[in-house]
Amino acid sequence: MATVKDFSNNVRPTWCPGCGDYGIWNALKRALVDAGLEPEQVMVVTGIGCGSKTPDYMHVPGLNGLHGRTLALATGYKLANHTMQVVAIHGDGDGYSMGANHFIQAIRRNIGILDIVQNNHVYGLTKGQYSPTSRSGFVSKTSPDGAIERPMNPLALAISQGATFVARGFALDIAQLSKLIVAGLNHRGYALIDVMQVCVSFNRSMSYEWYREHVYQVADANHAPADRDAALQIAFQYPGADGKIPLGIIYQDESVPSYEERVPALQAGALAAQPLHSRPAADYHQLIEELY
Ligand SMILES: Cc1ncc(C[n+]2csc(CCOP(=O)(O)OP(=O)(O)O)c2C)c(N)n1
Ligand code: SF4
Repeated sequence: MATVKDFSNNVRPTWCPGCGDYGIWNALKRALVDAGLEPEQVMVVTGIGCGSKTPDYMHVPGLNGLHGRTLALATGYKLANHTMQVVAIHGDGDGYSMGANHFIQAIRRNIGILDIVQNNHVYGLTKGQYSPTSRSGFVSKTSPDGAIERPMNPLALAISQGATFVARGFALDIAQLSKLIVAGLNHRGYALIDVMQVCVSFNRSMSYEWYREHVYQVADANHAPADRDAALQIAFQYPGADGKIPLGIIYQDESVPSYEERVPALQAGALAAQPLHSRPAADYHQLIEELY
């Protein structure tokens, strides 16, 4: 059985000291071990951003795509080889701004991707522009007078669009985050884990101390994740007026088949394992003639 060492390599992260990405990185490695996976059974897909460097610092197959296209790439990979555990990991800019359409389509499909969004409420890699989850009034290089837009609510959006697994973790609580990741890996279909992540360089107002004062565990409030109406109410707590940030599994429904369970072409097994030319050559010649 694999250990954390098997998922580690010798590349030193370039993240700022104190960045929340360290906690998420450690939780992911821990969770892959706890889920009983071997490195070759996992594909980690990213976009562009500080957090998208995560697979560079791991011993796993990885795909690094364009900014905002993480879920599109992960979807293509999952369809090509659905026997792999596909983990998408990217920032809130990548996932909720440029990638927002892919986010909604992945939810609608219920495709078997675990989507970890490193939500630091800012564009870190490009040095501090405001993001779709930045709080109103957030002062940044692109909002010197304070952000005018209201922040988006990815959890409420996900639940409203039919997501079947919606959770929130905190980068400092590695033990809980790794448990959420294991639950997401075992989920049937698309699983969203929005992770509260500190950016010590460009979002100092949301410090570790600030988060500690605001987070609470939904399990302590006896929340039942199967209750969709209650889940939606909890999702609306953050961002919200009272400042409470719910953590844990907020919504879960294991009754909906995943996309890969329903695509007829995948029922004979992973496409990647099937012979490339399973149809007679004449079919291809006819197709090429039609195209010309
Ligand atoms: C198509 C495209 N648009 C914009 C960029 C510039 N860009 C690179 S990373 C980034 C945002 C990074 O923020 P986020 O996704 O939240 O990740 P973080 O760096 O905070 O982890 C942007 C706008 C790009 N690389 N490609
Ligand atoms: S800029 Fe922010 S998100 Fe990027 S490595 Fe530094 S602390 Fe982390």
